[in-house]
Amino acid sequence: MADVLIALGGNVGDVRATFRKAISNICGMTQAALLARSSDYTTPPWGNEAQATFINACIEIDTSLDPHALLFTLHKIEKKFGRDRAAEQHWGPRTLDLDLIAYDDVKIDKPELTLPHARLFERAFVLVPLAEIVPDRIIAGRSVRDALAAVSTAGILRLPDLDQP
Ligand code: PH2
Ligand code: MG
Ligand code: MG
Repeated sequence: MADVLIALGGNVGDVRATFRKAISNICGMTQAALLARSSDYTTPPWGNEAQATFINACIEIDTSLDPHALLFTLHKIEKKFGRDRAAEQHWGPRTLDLDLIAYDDVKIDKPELTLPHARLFERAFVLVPLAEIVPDRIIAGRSVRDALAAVSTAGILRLPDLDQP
């Protein structure tokens, strides 16, 4: 089994409802156990700033799928929740983005998959939720806590928990 960190993001539709359903799909379709789930956060759009505020969260799962099989499954789940990769802009609006952040200590550098995630240390919208669930995890030689201390978290707000149905 592998210990895997996944970042969730979206800024189109009822993103918090999408996250809740997507997390249950991730666990079902990847034969994974959910080890931890962060709060949801509203985050200012990064990269392309002329778009709606995002909601971001992170989860930690324990899965037996290999990294590529996991990536393939995450893409299937994105599509199921309305993601259309062919029609969207780079860093533009989306219903659901599921990014593989780390897979045990595996390193992969391929066009379709880079592990750990190449832009993790630039992205407070990933580091804030990640630090809530795995502050001591070492990724690419740095603890998540230390990586978070090096970025600005301006405009990032933790949302109160939703009542689970
Ligand atoms: N995702 C993007 C581009 N910009 N900004 C925030 N705040 N959160 C995101 O998840 C995000 C983004 C493309 O994946
Ligand atoms: Mg992304
Ligand atoms: Mg992505």
